[in-house]
Amino acid sequence: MKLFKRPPLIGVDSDAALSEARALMARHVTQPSRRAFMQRSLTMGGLSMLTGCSISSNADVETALSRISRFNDTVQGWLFDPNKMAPTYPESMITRPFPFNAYYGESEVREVDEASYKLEVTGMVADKRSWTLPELRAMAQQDQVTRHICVEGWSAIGKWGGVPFSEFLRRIGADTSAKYIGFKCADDYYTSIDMPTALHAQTLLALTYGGQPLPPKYGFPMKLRMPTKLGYKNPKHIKAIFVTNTYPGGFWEDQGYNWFGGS
Ligand SMILES: Nc1nc2c(c(=O)[nH]1)N[C@H]1C(S)=C(S)[C@@H](COP(=O)(O)O)O[C@H]1N2
Ligand SMILES: [Mo]
Repeated sequence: MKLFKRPPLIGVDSDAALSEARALMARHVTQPSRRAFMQRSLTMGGLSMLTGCSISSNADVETALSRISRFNDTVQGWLFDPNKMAPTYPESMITRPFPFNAYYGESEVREVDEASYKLEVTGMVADKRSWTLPELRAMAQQDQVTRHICVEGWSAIGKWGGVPFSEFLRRIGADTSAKYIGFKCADDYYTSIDMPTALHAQTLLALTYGGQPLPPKYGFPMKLRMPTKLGYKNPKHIKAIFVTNTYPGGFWEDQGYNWFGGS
């Protein structure tokens, strides 16, 4: 049998593309045996077969990789177990000081005015009324000591308190058959999450850090805290929440970070 070697792809650094694809697989294909198999066996032909993209330029490689990433969102959604809790820790293990991170430096942290603040609620909900901070503080609160994991290579344990997000969704009459919840932030950050994660018992509309009102650097007046998701999925300075079936993307997600972003 004679084997034909594929002609080289014009303008495509195939080694770099393949190592990027392998890294992506390593991060996003969660089953170890499958991950090992894909990392060993992935070729440019395989990448195009997997994704149904014909690959003849760097742009095509990008398209193929983002198609894999969107596929992995679906798979991660299937694998996500709504009853599985992220680990919790004793208060003695809290990281001090807890790190700050944002797409800008700490000197540029947004100051949100407490008195005029209102949380806007729109989309597939029965009650589109805006919420004030005192109204949110009047709801039953819960604490958690959990680990925040950032893809930039650090993790830290912190203590957040606030309203269980599932309870908030119930109060606003959210259509829980909708696919997405989107978040708009006071600093122009934005992200969105899947409904099962929104309803997860550890997903918190966090109003406090360390028992005190959330300081500006950690997202005053509120952030969404999800110990089942990576740091970039946890929006700070939330000013609007919307329930939708239209994919809303996110600040980093639109630049290639995986959308599901489970930890
Ligand atoms: N509004 C807003 N939320 C954000 C970000 C941001 O830049 N703006 N960065 C995200 C990232 S990448 C991380 S790791 C965490 C950092 O949260 P921390 O400052 O509480 O550690 O916030 C996430 N949420
Ligand atoms: Mo992050």
